[in-house]
Amino acid sequence: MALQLYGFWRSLAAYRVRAALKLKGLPFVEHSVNLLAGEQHDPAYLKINPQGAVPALVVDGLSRPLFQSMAILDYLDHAHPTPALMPADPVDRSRVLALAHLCASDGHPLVVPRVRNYLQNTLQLDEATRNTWLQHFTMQALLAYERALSLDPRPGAYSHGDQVTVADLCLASQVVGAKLFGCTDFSGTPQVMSIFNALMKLDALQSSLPQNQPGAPK
Ligand SMILES: N[C@@H](CCC(=O)N[C@@H](CS)C(=O)NCC(=O)O)C(=O)O
Repeated sequence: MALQLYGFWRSLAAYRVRAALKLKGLPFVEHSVNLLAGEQHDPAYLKINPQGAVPALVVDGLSRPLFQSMAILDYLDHAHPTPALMPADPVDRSRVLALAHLCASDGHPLVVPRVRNYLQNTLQLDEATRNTWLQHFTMQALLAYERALSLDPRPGAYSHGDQVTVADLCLASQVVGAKLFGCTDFSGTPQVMSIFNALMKLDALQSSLPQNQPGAPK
């Protein structure tokens, strides 16, 4: 059976995995877990991803579904090495992972639904204040990414040369989030946006965008 991705149209973490599956040419079916309706908390789904979040990936022959987007990307890159999403050299790998985690581990967790819901329901922050939070932390990650690129540049279209890496998948998801949250001023992140625009020319990344998924508002 094909790989089964549990995702949601607007999920930034699921976007990374969806795009990676397409880059690697791996057929998959996607099941939508409606995060806005709270389906991530369903007991049946918690057996798939105990964290109550997307993505999760069901792979035939494995005893457990995989979860956590970075761990799924790591699995995919080892199980299906071509095209590689990570460089082989240890220093290059470290650079790529540092860029990736800037977004995936430090930027993105501050804007996920559980945080947004806490800001809204428990701290009673109004929508404008919540949006300020989302935009602030999203742009902080992109500004840090921009500084990292400036300090340690590489020639090529993407974050680490002309090969798409996990850093690019995380950069793309972070910019997609920025746009979803209403950020409009990207003048401080020209290299980030140049890479993003190059990535958007790839069908795997373009067709994986939230607005191109079933269930997305027209
Ligand atoms: N670090 C996790 C993050 C997973 C995550 O938080 N996903 C969000 C959607 S982008 C989610 O499902 N959130 C559910 C919630 O916060 O209730 C990963 O990379 O997979």
